[in-house]
Amino acid sequence: MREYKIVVIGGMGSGKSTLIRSIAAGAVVDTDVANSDRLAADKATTTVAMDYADIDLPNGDRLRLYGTPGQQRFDFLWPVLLRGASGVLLLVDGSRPDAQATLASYLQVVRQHGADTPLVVGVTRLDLLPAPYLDGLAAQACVDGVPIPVVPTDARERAQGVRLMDVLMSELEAQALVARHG
Ligand SMILES: Nc1nc2c(ncn2[C@@H]2O[C@H](COP(=O)(O)OP(=O)(O)OP(=O)(O)O)[C@@H](O)[C@H]2O)c(=O)[nH]1
Ligand SMILES: [Mg+2]
Repeated sequence: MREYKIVVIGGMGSGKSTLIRSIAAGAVVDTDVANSDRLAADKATTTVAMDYADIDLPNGDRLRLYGTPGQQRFDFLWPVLLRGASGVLLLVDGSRPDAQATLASYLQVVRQHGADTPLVVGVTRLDLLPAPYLDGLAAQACVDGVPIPVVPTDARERAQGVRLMDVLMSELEAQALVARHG
């Protein structure tokens, strides 16, 4: 049996807690409290420590999912949670005008932590845009010049959350294959 620590990181309101709740379908620990920063994200609650869920896969492997708190004042927790991660899901709220800048700054955070940790970008809330665009984000999603997958994802939809997770798991497998065969 293998265990994977998967960290979900991204800006406030990008859907980290929602995604983890969708994927885990029940057994979730969260630390959400009333949101006092409605300017940064207009929603009722925000995470102050982390989200956590563990998921047993049909093949016996286990996923441990950790969601970071998005508020900048908790950025000291991001490297703590990223430590030992097998893979990272980076969520970007695609409905925000600053989505590209946000992606760039989180890519930096993840890269500083470990450039070769498998990484996938999920772009949420695209249905809120009149004309969804992904090209700019996809063009920008590179680590050390290597493109990384960018997947449109509605964090509220379990099937879409699971698909995003699947893309990350295949990145993990691809990396393991390359490591074995060079
Ligand atoms: N319309 C729409 N709403 C979405 C989508 N994905 C997520 N949401 C909503 O966006 C909000 C995201 O909130 P959270 O899941 O609390 O975000 P978070 O990233 O955990 O935020 P912090 O904990 O504050 O950092 C929720 O209200 C979700 O229902 C999407 O694709 N479309
Ligand atoms: Mg949250």
